[in-house]
Amino acid sequence: MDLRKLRKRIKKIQDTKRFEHTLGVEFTAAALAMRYDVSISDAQTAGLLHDCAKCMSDEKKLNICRKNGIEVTDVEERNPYLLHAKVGAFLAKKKYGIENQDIINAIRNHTTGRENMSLLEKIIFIADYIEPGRKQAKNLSEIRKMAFEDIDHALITILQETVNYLKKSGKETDPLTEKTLQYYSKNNHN
Ligand code: DGI
Ligand code: FE
Ligand code: FE
Repeated sequence: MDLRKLRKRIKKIQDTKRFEHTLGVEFTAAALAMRYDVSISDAQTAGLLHDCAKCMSDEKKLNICRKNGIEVTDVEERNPYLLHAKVGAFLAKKKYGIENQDIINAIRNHTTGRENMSLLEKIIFIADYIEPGRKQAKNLSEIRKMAFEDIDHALITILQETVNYLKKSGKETDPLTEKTLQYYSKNNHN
């Protein structure tokens, strides 16, 4: 889809801060796509759409799931904000007309990751964490550099930081996040 049009549509449904984040993810994903030989426009499209279900009430997200037969896991029931990834992937297809399954998967898996991610999925997952507007996470400058040197190392580091952060703040870790971390820790260098 026309990126300029897509940008305009997303701007209408997100608050200012979220839209700034979205633009940050769009161009960080574009930069990573250049580095790793992935389609730049696919990375931009996925970046623009990754949080398209974020500015929506939990009730609405749950409703969309119920109406469309999207499975809601126990963790998601208890932490409905997690659903913005799944619901976002659904809307990308249904509302924004995205047909490329890799883009849809990148949106769907941008919060928890999954085993065996494609390069585009990794790029969106990482861009979400390192985009210039992010300020709070630990070791950000190091991870930003790492993302352009060794994508899997950056992925594992982000997953570890996320799991640590969730534990520290007493939040429930989605089994998928745990599984992704284990998968990449086992299968890769570190
Ligand atoms: O939507 P964003 O804020 O841009 O970023 P995101 O989709 O990665 O969501 C980030 C939040 O999700 C962050 O506060 C960490 C949280 N999160 C990531 N993995 C898990 C998780 N929260 C829970 N409860 N469980 C997880 O496994
Ligand atoms: Fe998100
Ligand atoms: Fe995001």
